[in-house]
Amino acid sequence: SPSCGDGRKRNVCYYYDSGIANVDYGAEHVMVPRRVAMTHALVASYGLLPHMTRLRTTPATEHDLRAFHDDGYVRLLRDISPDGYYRRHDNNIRARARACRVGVPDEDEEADGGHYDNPVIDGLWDYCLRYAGGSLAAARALAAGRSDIAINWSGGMHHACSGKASGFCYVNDIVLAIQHLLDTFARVLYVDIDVHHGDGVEEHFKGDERVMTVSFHRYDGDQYFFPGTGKAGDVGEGKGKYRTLNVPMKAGMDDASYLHSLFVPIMDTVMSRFQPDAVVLQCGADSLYGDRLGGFNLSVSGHAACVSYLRSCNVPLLLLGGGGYTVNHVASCWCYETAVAVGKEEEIPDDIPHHGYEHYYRDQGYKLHYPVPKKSSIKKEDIDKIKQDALANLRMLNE
Ligand code: VJV
Ligand code: CA
Ligand code: ZN
Repeated sequence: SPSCGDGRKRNVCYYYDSGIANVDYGAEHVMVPRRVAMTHALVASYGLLPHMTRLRTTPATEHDLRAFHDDGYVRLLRDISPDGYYRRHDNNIRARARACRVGVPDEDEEADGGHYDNPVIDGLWDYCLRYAGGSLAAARALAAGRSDIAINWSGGMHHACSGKASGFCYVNDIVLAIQHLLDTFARVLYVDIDVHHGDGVEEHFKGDERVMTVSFHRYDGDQYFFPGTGKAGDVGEGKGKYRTLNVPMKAGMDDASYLHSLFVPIMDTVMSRFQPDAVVLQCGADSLYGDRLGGFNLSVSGHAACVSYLRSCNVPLLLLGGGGYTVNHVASCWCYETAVAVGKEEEIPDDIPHHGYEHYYRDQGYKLHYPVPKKSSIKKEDIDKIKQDALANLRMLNE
C-alpha cells in the first residue's frame, strides 16, 4: 500500500478566482460560494500561497462548455437572467429553463417551500465560466507536466448533465477536465468523496474504458437521499463494464470505518488493477461531521487522509471541491487539504489565525481540527458487506 507523508515535494498549482466569492444562490440557499473565498483567506493566512504556483484566472469559453454540454442548454445558461425569468416573465425562456431544470422546474417544486436547487441567479453564466475555467486551467497544468497536483476548490460540480442542471450544479467542470486530461493521459481515475453520488460524471463515462469512476456516498436504499442512484450493482456497461464502482453507505460513517475498512483497501485494489495515468479527486466536504446536509461523521484529518493517500500514489492529481454546507468546516477542510498537497500539514498550527473571517470559526473553538464523536453506530457486518461487494466488483476488472 502506498506510504503516506513521504516527504517528497510536489509541484502544486492553485486556482482561485475572487469573482466567485460574491455569487449568491439566494438568501437561505444551502450552497454558499463564499466558502471558497473563506478557504482562500485561510490558505493565505497560513502562509501556504508561496508554496504553490497560482494559476492565471481564465474563464472557460462557450466552446469549452460545448465539449460536454448540449448547444441548447449552453445557450440557455448564456441567455437567462433573473430579470427575464422572474421580473419580465419571458414565457419563452421559462419554457426552455423548465426543460433544463433551471429555476422553477415544475409545480411540485413550487410547493416545496419555494426552494429551488438550481435557481436563476445573478451572474449565472459568468459563475459557470469561472468555475469551469478553473478546472480546465488545472487540467492543462497537469497535462503540460507543469504540475504534479492542481487545485480548484470552486469546481467539483458532479451532478450537472449534458442538457440539464441538477443538485446546485449547472456545468459539469469534472467531465470537461477529464475530457481534457484524456488528450494526454491514456487512463484517468475519478474518485468522489462527496457524501452524494457522483451521478453526472458516472453517467457520462460509464461506457468508456479509459475512465474509471469511483464514488463513496450515502445511500439510504428505499429511503431517499439525493440523487437516489449509486448502488453497488451499478458497474458500468459495454467496454466500461466494471470501470464504474459505487460504494454506498448509511449515515453515521466515521473515520475508522470509512478510511481503514473501505477507502484504503478499495483504493489499493483500484490503483493496482486500473493503473491510472492521472487521478481526479472530488473533495466534497459534506461528508464531514456536522454538515448541514450530509450525515457522515468524518473528521477533517479523516477526510484529508483520502487526499494524502492519493498524493502518495505519485500520479498527476487534480483536486476539486464540491459539496459542503457548514461553511467553517468546509474552509477548514480544504485549507488543511491544501497543506497536505504542499506537504505542510504537520507545520500549520491548529489555532485559526486572525484573517478577517475568524468569527466564522467560533463554533469550533477557533481550531482547524474540530472534535467529532468517537464511534459510529454502524455495525461491523454492514461495513464488511459493503467492502466485500466492492472487492467482488473489482475482481471482475481485467478478468
Ligand atoms: O433532494 C433534493 C431535491 C428536492 C427538490 C428541491 N428541494 C429544494 C429539495 C428537495 C428533491 N435536492 C438535494 C440536492 C443536493 C445537491 C448536493 C450537491 C453536491 O453536494 O453533491 C455537489 C455540489 C437537496 N438536498 C437539500 C437541498 N437540496 C436543499 C436545497 C435548498 C434548501 C435546503 C435544502 C434550496 C434552497 C433553500 N434551501 C432556501
Ligand atoms: Ca461521492
Ligand atoms: Zn454533496
